[in-house]
Amino acid sequence: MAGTFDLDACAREPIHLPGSIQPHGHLLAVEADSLRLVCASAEAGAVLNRPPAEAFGLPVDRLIDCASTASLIRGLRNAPTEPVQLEILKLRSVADHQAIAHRSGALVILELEELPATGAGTLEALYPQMREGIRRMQAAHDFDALLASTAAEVRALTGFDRVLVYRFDEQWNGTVIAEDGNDRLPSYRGLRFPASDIPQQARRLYALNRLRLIADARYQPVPILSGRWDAPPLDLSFSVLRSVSPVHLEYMRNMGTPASMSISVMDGDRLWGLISCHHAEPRQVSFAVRTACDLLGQVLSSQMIALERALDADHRIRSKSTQARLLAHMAAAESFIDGLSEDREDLLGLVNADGAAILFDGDCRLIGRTPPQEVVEAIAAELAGQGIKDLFVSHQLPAEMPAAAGMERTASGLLAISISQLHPSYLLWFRPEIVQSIDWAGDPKKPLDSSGGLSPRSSFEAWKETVRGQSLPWRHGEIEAAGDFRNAIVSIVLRKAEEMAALNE
Ligand code: BLA
Repeated sequence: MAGTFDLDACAREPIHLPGSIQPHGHLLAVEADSLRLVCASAEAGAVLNRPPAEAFGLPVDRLIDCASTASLIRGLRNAPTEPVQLEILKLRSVADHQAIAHRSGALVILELEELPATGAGTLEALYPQMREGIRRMQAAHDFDALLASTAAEVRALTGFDRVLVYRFDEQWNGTVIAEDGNDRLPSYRGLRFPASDIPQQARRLYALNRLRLIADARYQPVPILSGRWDAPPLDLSFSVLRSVSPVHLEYMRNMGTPASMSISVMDGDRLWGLISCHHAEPRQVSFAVRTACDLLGQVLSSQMIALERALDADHRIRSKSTQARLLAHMAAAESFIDGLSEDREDLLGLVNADGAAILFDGDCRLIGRTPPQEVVEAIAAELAGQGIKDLFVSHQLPAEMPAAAGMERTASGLLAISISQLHPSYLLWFRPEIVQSIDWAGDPKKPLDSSGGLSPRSSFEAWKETVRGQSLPWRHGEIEAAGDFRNAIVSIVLRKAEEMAALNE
């Protein structure tokens, strides 16, 4: 299939080895020990005061004519693996440049960026604004407020026309879940973008290097020259000037956004999403402002984890007391099935289900909204047939289990626990279908490029997809509560069986 081939080819592009940079600065690579120049971007003659070919092999501090050579050398010798800002270089021949350095194996990569005419800024100058922004983000009491305030703070710091918070799902499609803008660019709120828009190697790189800026998508890349003909291409994974994939530049032009900056938002080691900034015109952002945005991205990560923990803890406490009431009911009743089915509200509430069924020892009880008894029994028989001895979860059961075919309205979702180790007995919880309408930014199934070449799509027209036969997914805390409850029931059932056996002796 042509479409599949294109996507594989996308993911194979070695975007960390482009051999070129964006033109709003210069790149120099020096040996970490000797500080001798080994690579330079083609226009770097402007800061080296001679063509790069005449500069290779010479120590960089003899080449760059600046007021603070000693601090430049110190900065290069101590460069860490992530880019850091060195002192602003006051160059004698050209305008002042921001120096940014990082270590890459045996090399140090030094990047000199022209300072933007406005808002060059130091981190120190930005600090009061950042402190207030972080305070507002920390005051947010729910996810929506946290995401909205993150988008607003990043926009206030950077002045981009539109700032989006973009969240990946399990399949790496992404949905715009928060937005802040000034209406110069159209709103993308709520739109979903297919995984292929950001291929796998790009996502892997963005998990390592959290920020990238494309100042003008119409730029001409500047090649990197080397003093040695057999030198391998420079690894630009952490370079701030790295030239980006031409496919993506075309994508940006199609989107009508010549400038973009994106900041990775991590959930532990996993790329959770991006804060994606766009401008209707080219836009340069100083390293200090970029660093401040990276920090806001990290504050967002930690606030999300804190909010999630608070929600989980709250859920756990409520679920423990629900379980305690259910177990008390079971202990007080004649049979544990009576106890369970009498406390209907807690039984359903434990995992937020609309219906439940208890199948035990040939008995079948239905509670709330469930499929008819014969279907419920067929589902249980299929679970037993599959050898399910602990837990089974699905949020699209009719597509996954023949016995549930046609049962979308009552049994799109199933959470089942096996409640006896002696014979096939189950407690089933059901959820109904939630018809979801997904607004894709362009038809995700459309072939990418009929000519067979590598190119991004050109249409971002909203395209509605209706998803049927799915329930709300079961949340991690709900599955955990079902698992805990199962352990409690299994031990009660075992104890009762032992008591019966003792009585019969
Ligand atoms: C990179 N694609 C990206 C990036 C984004 C997107 C955010 C990161 C670079 C950046 O900050 O701009 C996509 N941008 C989006 C999406 C939104 C957005 C979804 O604003 C939604 C609001 N792209 C394609 C296809 C290919 C492709 C078909 O559409 C492959 C053939 C490739 N995208 C591609 C590549 C990169 C990329 C290779 C990496 C660019 C780089 O860092 O070099």
